[in-house]
Amino acid sequence: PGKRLRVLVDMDGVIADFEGGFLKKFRARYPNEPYVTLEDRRGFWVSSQYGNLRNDLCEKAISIWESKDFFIELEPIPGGVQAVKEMAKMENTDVFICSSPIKHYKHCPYEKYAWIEKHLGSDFLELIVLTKDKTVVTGDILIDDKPDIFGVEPNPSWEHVLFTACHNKHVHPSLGQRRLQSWADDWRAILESRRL
Ligand code: UMP
Repeated sequence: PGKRLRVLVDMDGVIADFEGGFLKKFRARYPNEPYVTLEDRRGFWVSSQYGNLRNDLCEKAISIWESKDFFIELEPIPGGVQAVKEMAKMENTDVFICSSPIKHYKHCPYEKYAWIEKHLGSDFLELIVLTKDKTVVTGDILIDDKPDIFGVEPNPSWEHVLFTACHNKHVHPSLGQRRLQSWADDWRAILESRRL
């Protein structure tokens, strides 16, 4: 049994393939520009790595995710949708989708809701938390591919479990930080370890 568990699941890079969707659309829109393969991705910010490649590529990269239909057309990360649905059906388990929208709000927040409805179903529309600061959201576990998650709350209630993505494969875990290598990894064991 154990206690009731609240799990926060990030969207981009965890259940929605932001990196794959970005690269595909960047290459389609800028076929003659250099790009970074997923193998060579380093650092959470795509815009920074493209900016380092060549200055003007930073804003070209940003133009991709600011475009209409970018977020809604992201492919699901393998196993993510099924895992979240399963998790939500587990006894004594509350799941929320916790995602940071971009500042260019014309399409992104709307399309994040539409993506959740399309892939997880309308019941999940009630379980969405959009915030730039995840430290103010309480929970037991936050499954997120961003290595450094900071905000106004210095002691967030959640344990950040780092979800492996192309950009964080080589990141050394901070002391005691746990990883979920993919949705084929044992996410149930991580949940149960927090329930004790
Ligand atoms: N994002 C940027 N710039 C980048 C990479 C991602 O603005 O270089 C956006 C996409 C998502 C948000 O909306 O940042 C990341 O959200 P979380 O995965 O942290 O929830």
